Amino acid sequence: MGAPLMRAFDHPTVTEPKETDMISRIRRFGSAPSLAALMLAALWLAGCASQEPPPESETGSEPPPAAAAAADLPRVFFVNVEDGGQYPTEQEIIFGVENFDIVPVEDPMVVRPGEGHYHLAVDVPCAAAGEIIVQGTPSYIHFGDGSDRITMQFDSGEHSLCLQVADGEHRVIAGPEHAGLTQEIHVTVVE
Ligand SMILES: [Cu+2]
Repeated sequence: MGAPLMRAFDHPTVTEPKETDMISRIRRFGSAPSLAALMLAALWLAGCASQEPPPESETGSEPPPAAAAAADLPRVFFVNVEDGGQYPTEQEIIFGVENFDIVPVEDPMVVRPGEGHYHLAVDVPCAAAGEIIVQGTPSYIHFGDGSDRITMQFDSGEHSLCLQVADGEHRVIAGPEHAGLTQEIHVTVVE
């Protein structure tokens, strides 16, 4: 009857179609199925019921709603360097973004929802959400022209790189839905 095989899969969807098949096969006997066929079916279904896996495994295949929503949230990332990576003293760093627009800073400054420019904090903590990154602050590099890359000269050793998007007034974009607009990594530079 293939029961050992079904147990090997240990999945409810393996057994359910077979039950349906059996029922439709019984129905094909006609309007008056024999008593023997009904008893066989009852025994067969009872046997399968005792082999069903615990109910908690039935919900395992559906993605949680939070994961589906996260796919649309904005986020930044380093395109060509990765956390924990090892790089030479001269290294181009390229930024990437999803679900957000990178635009140059205007004069006078204008804040528009869904728009901003990159900042790179080197060997200093990320700026806090909602904080204005004052231009000229050491170690916080603005990319107010809307550019997405820079060639860095590093001393050898460990370095932190924090990529952030701030709005048209250089304010780090706040709100839980914008948490992905800050991304910090640590790299090792070797001569
Ligand atoms: Cu800025």
